[in-house]
Amino acid sequence: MGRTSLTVPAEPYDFVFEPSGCALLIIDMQRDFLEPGGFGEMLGNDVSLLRSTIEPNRMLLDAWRTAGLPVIHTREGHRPDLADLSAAKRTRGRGPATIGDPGPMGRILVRGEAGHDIIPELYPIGGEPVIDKPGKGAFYQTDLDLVLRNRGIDTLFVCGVTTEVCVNTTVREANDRGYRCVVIADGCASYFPEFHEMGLKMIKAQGGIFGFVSASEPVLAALAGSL
Ligand code: C5J
Repeated sequence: MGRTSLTVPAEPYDFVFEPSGCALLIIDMQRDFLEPGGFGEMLGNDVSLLRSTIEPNRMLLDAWRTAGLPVIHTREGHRPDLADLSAAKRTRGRGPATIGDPGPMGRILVRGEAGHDIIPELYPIGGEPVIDKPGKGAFYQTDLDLVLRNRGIDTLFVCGVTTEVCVNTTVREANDRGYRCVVIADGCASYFPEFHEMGLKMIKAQGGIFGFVSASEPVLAALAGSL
């Protein structure tokens, strides 16, 4: 794909971008957060709220792959020895089980366990980096910034879960590092719909204080027009 500028309707205003500098960043679409019988559901959450993101994200993933543009996946989780898990994070939830404990799909949020992995519908293919992150933000204690800079990426189309936690944290981190972010509203979700709404509002408020918000359909249409 050449260096042709595309425009996509977005809030707070239309977003102009060059596809060659854009990555699709898919945040934490992990089995434990999204699948019935996983950790998220065990905590009493309605995972169907998150599963609505699968189809739009699958279509975006297909479009990015077809266009030959970079795709990056992230997973939240920890080393099996939990050496990278702070006491604060481990003890804070006070739920029936916490990170590192046995869960319905293996040890909760531990790398290598079934529940920690990405859902099959969006599974990475060769050449798509998977960033394993111990925190909520995808830049914290990872090589994401290096991966992006090495590929000349300055713009991120961001989707995944959850809107107000890992998506929001990552967009704020990216903004401070000089990346332009477009959050895909129907590609993100929360167990708490009002947090999803507010999470998006916080990003696009004040002239786009952290970034832009668009949706899968206009982004897919913009990309299709450029193929
Ligand atoms: C993510 C979380 N991925 N909600 N984690 O948002 O704890």
